[in-house]
Amino acid sequence: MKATGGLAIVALAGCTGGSGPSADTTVDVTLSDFKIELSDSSVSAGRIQFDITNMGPSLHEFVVLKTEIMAGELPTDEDGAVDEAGAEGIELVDEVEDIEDEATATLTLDLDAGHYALICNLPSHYELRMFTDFVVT
Ligand SMILES: [Cu+2]
Repeated sequence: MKATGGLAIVALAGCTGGSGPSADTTVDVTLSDFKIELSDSSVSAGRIQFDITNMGPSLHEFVVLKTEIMAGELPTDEDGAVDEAGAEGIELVDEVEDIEDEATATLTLDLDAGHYALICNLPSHYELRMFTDFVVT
C-alpha cells in the first residue's frame, strides 16, 4: 500500500501480450493465505521477472523492499503494517497491488545485488507471515 503510483506492469490471466525487454531471470511467485513462496530465493543481479500467481482465497499484493533487515523483522506500525516508504533502511523498489484470487501478474525489475524483503502488506497479512527473504548476488 502506498499513496503514489509506481510502475507496476500487470498482466491479468489470459492476457499474455507484450514483448518488452526480456528478463535475465524469471522467478515464480506464489501468493496464498498467508505465505509467499518463490521458485528461487537467490538469483544473480540483472533484469528479474516475477511471475506472480495468487492462489487465494484472499486478495493479496506483492511488495519488493530493498533492506538489510530480515523479512520477518521489519518494523510495523500500530496496524501491523510495514512502513514501506518512510522507515529508515527500507527502500520501496516497486509493488503490484490488488492481485485478485486466482489472478496472475508480472513485475519486471532491474535489481542490484543485495538483500530484499518480499511482502504482502495488506492489513494483518504481514503479521500472518506473508513475507519472504530474497537475495540478489
Ligand atoms: Cu496478502
